[in-house]
Amino acid sequence: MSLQQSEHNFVVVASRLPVDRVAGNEQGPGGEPEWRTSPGGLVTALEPVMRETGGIWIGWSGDAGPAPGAFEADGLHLVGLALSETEVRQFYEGFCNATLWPLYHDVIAPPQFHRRWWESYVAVNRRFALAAAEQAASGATVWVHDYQLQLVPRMLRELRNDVRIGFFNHIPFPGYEIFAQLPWRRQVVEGLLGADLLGFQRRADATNFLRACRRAVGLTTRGSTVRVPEPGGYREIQAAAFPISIDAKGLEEIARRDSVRKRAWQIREALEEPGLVLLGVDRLDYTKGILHRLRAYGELLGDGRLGPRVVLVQVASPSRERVEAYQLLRDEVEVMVGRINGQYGEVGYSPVDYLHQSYPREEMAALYLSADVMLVTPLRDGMNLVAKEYVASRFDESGTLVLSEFTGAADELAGAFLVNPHDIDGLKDTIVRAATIGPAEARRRMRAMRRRVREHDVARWAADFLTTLGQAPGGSGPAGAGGQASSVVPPGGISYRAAPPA
Ligand code: GDG
Repeated sequence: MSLQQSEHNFVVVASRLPVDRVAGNEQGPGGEPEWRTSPGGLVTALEPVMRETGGIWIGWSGDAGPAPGAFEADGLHLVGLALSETEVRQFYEGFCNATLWPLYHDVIAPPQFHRRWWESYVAVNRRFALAAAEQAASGATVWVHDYQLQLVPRMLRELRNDVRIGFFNHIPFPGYEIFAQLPWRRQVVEGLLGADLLGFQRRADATNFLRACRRAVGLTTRGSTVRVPEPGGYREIQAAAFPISIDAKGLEEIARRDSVRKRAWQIREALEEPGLVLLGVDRLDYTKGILHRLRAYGELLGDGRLGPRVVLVQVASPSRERVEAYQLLRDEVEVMVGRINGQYGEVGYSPVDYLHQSYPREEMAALYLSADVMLVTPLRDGMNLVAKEYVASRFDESGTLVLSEFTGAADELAGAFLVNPHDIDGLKDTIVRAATIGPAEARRRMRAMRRRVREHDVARWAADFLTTLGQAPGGSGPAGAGGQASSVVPPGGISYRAAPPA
C-alpha cells in the first residue's frame, strides 16, 4: 500500500485531541476555528517529547461533523479526525461507553453487545490507523492510547511494519471469565498484539491480558512476554504495568498560590463553620462508587458518629450524558442527595453539598485543600488520578485519604485508609477512623504518599514507558521475522528522560 509518509518521529494516537474548540468563538482572526489546550495529565506528560521530536497527536475533536484535519495549537502539531453523528452513537456512546467500559469495569453495569456497534468500532479504528500510517516517519514511534483504539496496533502494523508501536490501556483489563463474554474477544486481543509493548495500570491487568492471549487466541506466554507466530519466525510482545501519574509539581505549585489558599479558606467559610469536611471528586460514573459512599455517609449521619455540622462536598462532573446508564445514575444520586439533605439538614445547613459541574484546575486545587478527609471509593478504577491530585495538593502534609482497594492507586498509596466500598459497615468505620486519627499519624501517612506521587510523576511514567518501548525486541524474533523498527527513544535516536525527582 502506498501511503504518503510525513516526517513525524513520534506519533500519539488517542481517541481525543488534547485541545477543545473555544466555545462561542468558533472562528479565530484568520477565519480558522480557535482551540485551547485541555490541561489533561496526558498532554502534560507528552508535551515535552512532542516538542523535542516534532511529534504529532492524532485524535477526535469531540464534535460530530467534518474533520478539522492537520493544524497547530500552542505549537503542537495535531490531526483532528471526524466522527459522523452515527459513529458518535455507535462507536463512542455505543461500543466504547456501553460495551467496553462496563465490561472492563467488572460488569458493574450490564454491557450491551450490538454487531452494528462493533462494525463502527472497526471502521473508526481503521481511520485512526490510516491517519497514523500517513503521519509517521520511517521507523517512528507510535503510542496508541486506551480502550477506544484497541484494533489500531495491528491495523497500523499491517500498513507500516517499520514503525515501533506502544499501546497503553488507561482502564482495567478484566479477568478472562468476564472478558470472554465479548463476542469479538479474539479480534480485540489480536488487535492489541500488533503493538511491541502493551502497558497497563496494574500488574493484575497485564496478567489478565496475558491469560486472554492464552485462552482467546491459544498463544504461549512466558513471564510478561507473549510470542506471536509470524511467517518465518515470531514476534515477542511485552505486557507490563506502567502505573500512570500526575504532574505533581505543577499541581502543588497551583495549590501553593495565595489565591488558591484564600479560595480554600473561603470554601470552608461558605460551609458555615463545619465540624468536618469530607470531599468526593468524580466524573459522574457508576464505576466511581458514589452511591455506596452516599449510603455510608447517610448512615453515619444517622448514627451521629461524625459529630455536628459535618459536610460532604461532592463534585460529580457531567459525563457521557447521552448514555442511558449515566442518566439513570444521575437520577439515583440526586434522589439520594435530596433524601440525606431532607432528613439530616437544617435551615442554613445541608450535609451534602452536591455540585454537578466542572471546575477549573485552580478551583479543584482549592477544594482539595479545603477537605479534612478525601473519599475515593470506586468499585473499579484503572488508576484514579483524583487520589494522587489530592495528595499532591496537600503541601502542608495534613488531611487523610480513604481509598478503595479496587483502584490502581491503592497499589501505590500505602498511607491511605484502604477500604472495600461494597462493605458499607467497613466503609463507615474507615471514614470514622480517617476522620479521627491524630495529626501526627495523619502527617506520617500523607508524607509517605506525597513522596510516592512526587517521585513517580507523569513525566516518569511516560519516560519509563517510552524507554521500555525503545528497548522492546520489536519485529525481530530469532528467526529474523518482522520489520526493523528504530525509535525516537533509547536505545538510539533522541532520548527522552524524566526530570530527576525533586
Ligand atoms: C481514566 C481511568 C485513570 C474531574 N472533574 C473535574 C476535573 N476532573 C479531572 C480530575 C482527574 C480526571 O478528571 C479524572 O481522572 P480519574 O483518574 O479520576 O478518572 P477517569 O476520568 O475515569 O480516567 C482512570 C485515568 O483514565 C488516567 O489513566 O486513572 O482509572 O478511568 O484529573 O481532576 N478536572 C477539572 N474540573 C473538573 O470539574 N479541571
